[in-house]
Amino acid sequence: MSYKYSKKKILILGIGLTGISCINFFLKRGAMPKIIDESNKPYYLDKIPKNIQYKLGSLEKKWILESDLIIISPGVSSFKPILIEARMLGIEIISDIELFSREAKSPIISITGTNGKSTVSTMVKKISENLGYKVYLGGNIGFPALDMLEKKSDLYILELSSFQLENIFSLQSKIAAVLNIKEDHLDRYPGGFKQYKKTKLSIYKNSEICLVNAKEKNYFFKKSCKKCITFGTNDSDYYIDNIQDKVFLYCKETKILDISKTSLYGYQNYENALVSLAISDAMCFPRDKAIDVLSNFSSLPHRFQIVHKRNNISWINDSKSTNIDSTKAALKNINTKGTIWLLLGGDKKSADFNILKNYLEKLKIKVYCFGKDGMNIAKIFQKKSIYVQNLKDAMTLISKEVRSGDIVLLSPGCSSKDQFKNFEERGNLFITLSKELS
Ligand code: UMA
Ligand code: ADP
Repeated sequence: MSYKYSKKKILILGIGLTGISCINFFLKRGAMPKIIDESNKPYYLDKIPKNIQYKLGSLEKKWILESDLIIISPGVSSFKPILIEARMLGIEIISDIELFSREAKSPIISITGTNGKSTVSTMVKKISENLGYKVYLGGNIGFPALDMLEKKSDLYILELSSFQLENIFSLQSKIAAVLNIKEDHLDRYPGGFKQYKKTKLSIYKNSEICLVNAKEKNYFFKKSCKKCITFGTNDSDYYIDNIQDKVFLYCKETKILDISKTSLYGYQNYENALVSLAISDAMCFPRDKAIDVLSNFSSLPHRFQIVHKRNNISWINDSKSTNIDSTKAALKNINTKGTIWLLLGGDKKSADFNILKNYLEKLKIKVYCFGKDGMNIAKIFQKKSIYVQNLKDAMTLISKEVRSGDIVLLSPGCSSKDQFKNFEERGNLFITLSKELS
């Protein structure tokens, strides 16, 4: 279908990376959109082209209700009353991913999940590039999907958050994968976890091949899927197994990768490599090339990386951990007779940290809780925890007590936005302080 935008009244919500990419998209197609942001000082204000009308501070009702088409940025909730009203009046509300899906001409691999999206997307990109394909990766990873349309590409990889999956109608992926679904973003969904999960699963709609985590049986979404490939349990198509302390990746009873011969670090990355292999096989890529790439992959920055080691004390930066499941995944990798000094805190996004309580009870661990929800989280772990205002104060106290054999782990399980610009800034501070204080 060909979509004409030039005669429509188009409104974009959110002056961020997405909003700016939408403006550029419409200008190139002869349309002149307007844009609104609820903040008085949006970060990307100076990126708005001169001739574009904008409003700041609140959602201007008149502009919304007189529009033909509204594009909402992922950070803007689709459940705002004014947007519900607009929808009821028949105003079309879509996301940038919908705009992208309408125009993308090359096959699309779509990846979602609570954790591991960026890692798997990057692994698949590296495998494709190693084979000589021109491939672009966009979406939640920080590169707006619409900017990918500017490039000639053999293949697109979309990393999609639940927010980005909210207003899509035309996406037809060659492969769609849901890596896992655990509690996250509960502050966004009025219908709670059920609604979050349903949103994630919508990635399978119209997908040619669905990659399904069999550990979570109710994730099955066979209705619209032509071909389904499973991973995660021993009776899946792809799984992980141990033989005499060695870990192997399997495809249908055939050993395909001996983890000890790779640089992969952390069990979560074995799982991520497994899904990446499944995607690569589904694309009919030569398996030996994929294995070459995965064998040399360790971790992305700020994802469970040892960033400093001194006096037999390891400092691990896992700043990208923004939910409880990723903190659990980090702790599961640690095997030490010493003490674990866990740095936890930030904005917990309505998560219930009681889930971690039983788990932490079994460990030799001290938990330093900081940030907006730090006090609240510290109360849950009582004797094992202490509340401090910020990351620096916590690390200063820890540095006075750590001993040989100990591990200091930043795996905060919370969003960084209360005290930092993003997870990178939080992780970089941890790296700097780990070197200064030890
Ligand atoms: N805004 C409003 N009203 C609101 C919410 C936000 O006006 O109710 C305004 C803000 O004032 C701000 C603008 O909207 O000026 C920002 O829009 P945005 O939050 O959608 O951010 P973008 O810069 O467009 O970035 C978005 C994704 N952000 C979110 O989903 C929150 C980026 O994912 C993504 O990389 C980018 O599009 C490009 O596709 C970031 C993220 O935090 C990394 N994702 C969440 C996560 O990973 O947990 C889902
Ligand atoms: P996302 O893009 O979904 O946020 P990342 O690959 O950036 O995923 O990793 C985010 C956090 O989740 C990090 O703390 C990382 O160590 C952890 N993680 C990565 N893969 C997995 C997985 N498969 N299961 C659980 N946690 C994971």
